[in-house]
Amino acid sequence: MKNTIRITLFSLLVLAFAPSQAGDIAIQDAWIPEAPPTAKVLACYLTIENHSKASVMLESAASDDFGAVEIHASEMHDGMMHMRKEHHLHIDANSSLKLEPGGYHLMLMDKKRPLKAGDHVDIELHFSNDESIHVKAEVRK
Ligand SMILES: [Cu+2]
Repeated sequence: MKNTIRITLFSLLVLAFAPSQAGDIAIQDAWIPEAPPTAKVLACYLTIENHSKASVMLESAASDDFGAVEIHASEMHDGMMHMRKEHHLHIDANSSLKLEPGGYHLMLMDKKRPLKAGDHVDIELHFSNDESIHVKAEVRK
């Protein structure tokens, strides 16, 4: 009996003091607008939640379905929409960043297989705190 209590207490302590590195970042609602079959480049939108007490950066992304994945920002210049490549995205402590049409997005380049609405794309996101997150993005109409 005493042993059981001790083990339980130990487990609780381990949980309480486990490194908070894993699981600090959560991804919500990852989706890819359906594009014409001939399109080689698609956009991906998602929300990055940073539940930690430190800011983190999205540093890179990759997908087996694409030759390359870049981080882009959209901007209006002289009435024209332009895209700019970003080296990273900053997410403040205890806050979230939404990648959405007209703003930040992942640029999925060099598509390797046909993708239509309902399909899913596996994307790996790498963050500055060494956390890597696997995301399933749904292709939507
Ligand atoms: Cu872009």
